[in-house]
Amino acid sequence: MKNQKNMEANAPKINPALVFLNKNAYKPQRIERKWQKIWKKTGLFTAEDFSSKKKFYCLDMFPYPSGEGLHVGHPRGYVATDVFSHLMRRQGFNVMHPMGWDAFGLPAENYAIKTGIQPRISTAKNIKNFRRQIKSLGLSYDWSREINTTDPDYYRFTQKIFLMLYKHGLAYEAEAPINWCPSCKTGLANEEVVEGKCERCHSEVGRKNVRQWILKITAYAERLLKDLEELDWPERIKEMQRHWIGRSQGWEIKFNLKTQTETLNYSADVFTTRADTLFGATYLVLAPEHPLLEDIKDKITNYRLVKKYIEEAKNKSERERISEVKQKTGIGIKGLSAINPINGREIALWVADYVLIHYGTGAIMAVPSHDQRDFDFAKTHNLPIIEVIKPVAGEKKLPKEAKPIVSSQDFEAVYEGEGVLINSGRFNGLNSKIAAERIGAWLAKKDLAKKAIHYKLRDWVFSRQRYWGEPIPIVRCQKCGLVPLPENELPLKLPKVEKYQPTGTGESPLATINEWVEVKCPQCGGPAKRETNTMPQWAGSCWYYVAYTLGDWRKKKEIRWDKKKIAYWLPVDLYVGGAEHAVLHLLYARFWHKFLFDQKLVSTKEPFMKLKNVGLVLGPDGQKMSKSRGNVISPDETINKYGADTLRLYEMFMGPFSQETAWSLQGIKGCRRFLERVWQMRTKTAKVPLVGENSALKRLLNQTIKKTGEEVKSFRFNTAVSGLMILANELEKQKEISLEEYKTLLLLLAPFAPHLTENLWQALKEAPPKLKDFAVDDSIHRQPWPKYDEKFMAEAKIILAIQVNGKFRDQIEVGRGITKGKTEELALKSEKVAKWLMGKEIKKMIFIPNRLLNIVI
Ligand code: ANZ
Ligand code: ZN
Ligand code: ZN
Repeated sequence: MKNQKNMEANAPKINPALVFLNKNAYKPQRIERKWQKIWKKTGLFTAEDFSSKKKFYCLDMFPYPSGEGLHVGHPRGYVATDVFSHLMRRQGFNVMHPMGWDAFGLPAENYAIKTGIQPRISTAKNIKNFRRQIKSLGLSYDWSREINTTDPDYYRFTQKIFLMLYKHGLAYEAEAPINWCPSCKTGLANEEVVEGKCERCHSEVGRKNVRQWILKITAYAERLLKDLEELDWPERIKEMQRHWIGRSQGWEIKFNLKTQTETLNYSADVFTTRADTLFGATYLVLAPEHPLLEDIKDKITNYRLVKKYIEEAKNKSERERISEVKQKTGIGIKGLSAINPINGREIALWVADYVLIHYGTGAIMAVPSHDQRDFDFAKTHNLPIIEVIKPVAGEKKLPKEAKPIVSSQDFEAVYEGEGVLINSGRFNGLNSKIAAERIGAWLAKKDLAKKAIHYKLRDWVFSRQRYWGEPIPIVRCQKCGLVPLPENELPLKLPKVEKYQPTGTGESPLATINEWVEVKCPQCGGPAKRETNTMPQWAGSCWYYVAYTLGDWRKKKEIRWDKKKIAYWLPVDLYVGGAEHAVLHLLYARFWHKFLFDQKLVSTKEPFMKLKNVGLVLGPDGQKMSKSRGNVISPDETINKYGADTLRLYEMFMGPFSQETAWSLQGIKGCRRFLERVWQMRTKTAKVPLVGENSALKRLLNQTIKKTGEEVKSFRFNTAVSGLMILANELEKQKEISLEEYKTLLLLLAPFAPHLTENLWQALKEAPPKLKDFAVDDSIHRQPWPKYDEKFMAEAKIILAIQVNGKFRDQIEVGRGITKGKTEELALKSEKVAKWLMGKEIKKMIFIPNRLLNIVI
């Protein structure tokens, strides 16, 4: 080390322009803004396209810029990705860490309705506030890539992707009963209905028949499921997606229909995952919307009643229909029956709304002995029950045959598990799994069954009858039908309106602006009308992570879909955000991504390789922060009072990253005190030589270097911070601290407290740079991450005493933590000890770890 001598000779010069004299207290307000400006000016955190370094794409779920501004929950994720980004940069990666605004959606519009302020105006204002708040945290974002989903230059691409989906048959129009929020007066996707309530306003969601744009996400069901396996995501989120996609494998079995006198040409296909229970099927149920009902209505002798039931079912929400608590309603179809294909037995035909039209085939074979829902239904309507599966608990012998048909009143317990078949003719005695295959195969040979896979996932209802969203770029021509806008007419800009009130008629407020709606057909030039529905709030976030890779969004003309840049940056290596998006954004974005991949517009199968969920920050009272509770903490207050570095450090220190944690003022103060001590310690740095090679301090230093990096990489930020606190404590105990060790502390602390460490780093230089010619390489944030040396991390040697009958006889130098056995072995080799043991019998040896061994004779 060239400067060592020099350093030892002179105490470090403190640059007064950078640190306000030694006696000055730590005043973050005086340094944080200053460094933010300098970093921005020098482009310190700008990500470089095509750099020769290995890329690392580190992404936050971008916020919806609400009127309330940031709360302290937001920065927990942002600081984590920031610390991570800093570490990766300093370990030699070319890091992209971008930020933007997910700004379309209902809240802005609802706000507009309430206050009469245009959403575009309130949104711009909110973004400004969010940007100011986020910038005050000193996060190392590359702001040149900042995006805003409501910017027409941005949603030009959103619209373009929509049109591509349309051209590939993945966007279609349909009039269908959909989830309808009576309060937001708009249709909702299934994913937006949480426990029967609107995800936004928590109103009870109903059904409404509306013309809709729908995206065929189901076409990707299998891939969305299969590719989950290669993702490094929390298992819980993957499981939620698996569950939501809901793949079921089973058989579709054909039941022919007959009247009392004739076999009809009609049949009902049922979907079952339990073909093994076919002998136990005692009735067949059609969903009220099943099209077969219309075909056979002439044969139904009680059609008036059946029709009435069908009408009533239309108004019920799906949740109501499948709810387990309610009575299962239904109506028996008179005049017709179904034939069980396995044994020719005639069974009754029912319509009941616990069978859903969208799942499977919309029809089921009911097996009340082995399916709880069927059992409940059979009990209510007094239908027969046949037991066909016996659980086998170890015994080989077949259980006695049950009486084939029991009245539902006598039948008590449903057994839903697998077992051995009874009452099933020549399939008796087979195990469920095997029986299901054999029964299916046997029927398949007669063309009465086929293997089937069904998914719970439904297509995505993609239009909203609201104003504040991307217009759907399609016109309806009297002659040509639906005509997509030509690409050069994109973006189709959202027009300014006077009134945002949702009409409630199923049409968007855009429908009332005639001069916007009436257009010439791009194809034939004849009169046409624009689509007036808009896209849902999820559209813009389906590809925003691609948008960041495209470059500087302020230079709008330069933004092109640049596949080289995309290929360089994708996939996102680390993605951090809340768990609430498990089956919304995280599923939708994967779907779009796979479509873009198929179009060769992106380079990877999956968008987000590693996902981490951030735990909620609760109010100081341990409750969820909310305005009404008055327990919301704004980062502004904390930053003004304690500084951004303190806030950042506390966000990381407050608890395990993925766990809910309550905000604590005590904790904030503790972090502030810690930083003050680090600040103050600079006055102790001096011309002392480096500590000795075997000292405990040296060991701790090396261990801490190792630990900090490892803990950050595995998202244990809180223990990384406590490790730094321990190191600081030890350094502080020294009368004087060598500059080298102090600098190591700063280098490790820099990702957490970037301003304070930068300031001290500069001040400690022998020739501190002038601020006006500050260059990126001057920054602490460009210094390589410190290296540790295993050789100094070995445990220390200790001196262990050997006694014979409690009297000191010898001492040995051993490694700390040595075992009893090893100590005994060494002690018995000692000549000094051997003298005392000569001819004596050792009764026992008492070992006090790291202290002594007493040999009792
Ligand atoms: C007979 C049977 C016997 C069934 C038994 C289950 C147990 P998963 O695993 O969720 O896919 N089913 C099929 N289509 C339905 C629909 N549209 N609405 C309501 N229920 C429907 O469940 C598949 C099972 O759900 C199917 O297997 C069917 O009932 C029912 F002991 O058929 B099963
Ligand atoms: Zn709502
Ligand atoms: Zn036309």
